[in-house]
Amino acid sequence: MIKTDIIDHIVRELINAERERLEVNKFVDEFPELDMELAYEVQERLIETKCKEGNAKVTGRKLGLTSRAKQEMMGVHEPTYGVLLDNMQLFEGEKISLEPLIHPKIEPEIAFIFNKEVKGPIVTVTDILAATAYIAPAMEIIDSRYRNFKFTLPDVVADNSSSSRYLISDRLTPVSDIDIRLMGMVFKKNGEIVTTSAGASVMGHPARAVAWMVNRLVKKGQSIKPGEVVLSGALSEAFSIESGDHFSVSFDRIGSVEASFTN
Ligand code: 0L1
Ligand code: MG
Repeated sequence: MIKTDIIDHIVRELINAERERLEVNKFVDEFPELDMELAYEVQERLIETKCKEGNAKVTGRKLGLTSRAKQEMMGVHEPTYGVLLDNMQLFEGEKISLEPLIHPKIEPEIAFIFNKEVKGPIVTVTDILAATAYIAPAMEIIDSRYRNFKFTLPDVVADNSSSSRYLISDRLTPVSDIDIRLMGMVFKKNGEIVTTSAGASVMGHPARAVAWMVNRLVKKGQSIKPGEVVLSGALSEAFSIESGDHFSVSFDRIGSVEASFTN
């Protein structure tokens, strides 16, 4: 198959899997030419198609595989990135239906909200912080379209880094005077602590993960735009979600956010 046909085929399969709540097998076995470069091309086409066919709009971006634990599990040394759309956004207080999801998991994150454009290729932690209006507690719901969350790195990049939904607290905090690395985090499931962590678990500094992404986006002529949000990567492993579950993430200094799930 020629390259454009491979891209079209994978995009169709992934969109169909999400729409029909089906798991698909990873694509690298069928298409050995699916390397990281081609995978990001698939991701771009996937997002373009979702925007066109689903009338969706880009609201920001996300980092994936930022924790050493997840990278070691995949045998990689770098994170991935993906795109956030307006139809992925959830709001505080709403009951979240699991009905449209395949096998969702939830993870605690720190959201960055930008009020200036940030463009690579040599963006640093300081540049990211200078362009950040606010940070906020957040949770990401990931929902890989692959069977049993089994994939290679190019597969997961093609699948928009397992993006599904995201929830950001309404409480926004200016980033100045906060050392995000030292911000403690407590993650609870149904009232019990399931994990604790700190900002530094995301590549030493969550803004470093964001800078890494911005410096790669420039190769595609892309940047973070004012008003966009970036989920900077999970501070822990992800937890499976079942109907009736209630999760909360609380951070030192910036507050908390909660999510309740139903059928
Ligand atoms: O946001 C994430 O860290 C998910 C990245 C993709 C890997 C996964 O689905 O676990
Ligand atoms: Mg995530």
